[in-house]
Amino acid sequence: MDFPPRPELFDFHGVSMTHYFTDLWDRVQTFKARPDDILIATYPKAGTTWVSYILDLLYFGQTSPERLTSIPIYDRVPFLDLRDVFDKSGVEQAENLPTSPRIIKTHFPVQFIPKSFWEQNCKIVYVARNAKDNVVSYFHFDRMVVTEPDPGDWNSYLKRFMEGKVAFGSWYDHVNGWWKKKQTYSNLHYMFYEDMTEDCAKELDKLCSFLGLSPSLEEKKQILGEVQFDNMKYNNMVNYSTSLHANVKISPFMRKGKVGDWKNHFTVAQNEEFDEDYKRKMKDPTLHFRSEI
Ligand code: PPS
Repeated sequence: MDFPPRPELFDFHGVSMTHYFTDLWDRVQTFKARPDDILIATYPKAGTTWVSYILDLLYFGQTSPERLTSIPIYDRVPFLDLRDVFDKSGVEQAENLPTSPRIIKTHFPVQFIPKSFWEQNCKIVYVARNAKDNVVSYFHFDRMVVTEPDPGDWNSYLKRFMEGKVAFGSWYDHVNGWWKKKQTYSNLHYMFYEDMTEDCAKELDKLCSFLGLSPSLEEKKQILGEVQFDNMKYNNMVNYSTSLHANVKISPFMRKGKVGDWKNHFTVAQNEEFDEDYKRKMKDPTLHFRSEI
């Protein structure tokens, strides 16, 4: 298999992007959302796959269990922003999803979301993760995914993350932009990776209440078991071991799944510099992240 060369980053409407996420811009922007579509929006590596699997199980786990063992999660929940690399583009996959609802994933910052999602008042689930664990996870992901720019060494990567020079731009702008949107768009459920790690059952209940679903206790128990990190790690339909983009021998997609793994990566000096910069950028006292639990 010939892998394409790693892409370069460039400024796209004020956000660092690669051509994989801009080549089909017009097509993506004119995507026709349906009122019952559900959009999962995240900054990369915030828990997208975890929440995608939960939603997929909630909607289809009982009615089409064969999906779970035959279709990888990235085909069940297409990635709208992604152009075709080895197979269909995300937008084409989303258009052809036979399910109702269609569950669709995006990493776009809020200002890039195709307007039909807002016009149709679609339900949107946003997942955010603390910046330190997010950047560590993103670094390892960029090492192993050929469609990402070359991450270089950890120190330079961390600096670029702080400057927003990674695909999908600044983490700080992303989490703040979506948080602000919540004030004016009520069909947006904002979740935190750390809360899910601490008490997944509670987060599942809140999610169900947002979605208007009332699964039985038995069903909830089953879902909570399925989506535990260790179960997902060894489930080939959700661990990306079948993806042509990812070389899971370099770093597994389901890597650690922890809050606080950043402590194994940040030096004391990096941590101090990061914290100072963080304070300057994260001014909204209502948006609070936990980098340890
Ligand atoms: S992507 O590529 O943006 O869609 O990646 P994403 O799915 O958002 O994030 C991957 C990280 O989420 C962790 N993960 C989980 N953690 C805890 N529990 C469960 N069930 C779970 N599923 C996925 C995954 O391990 C990646 O984090 P790191 O820190 O790299 O392990």
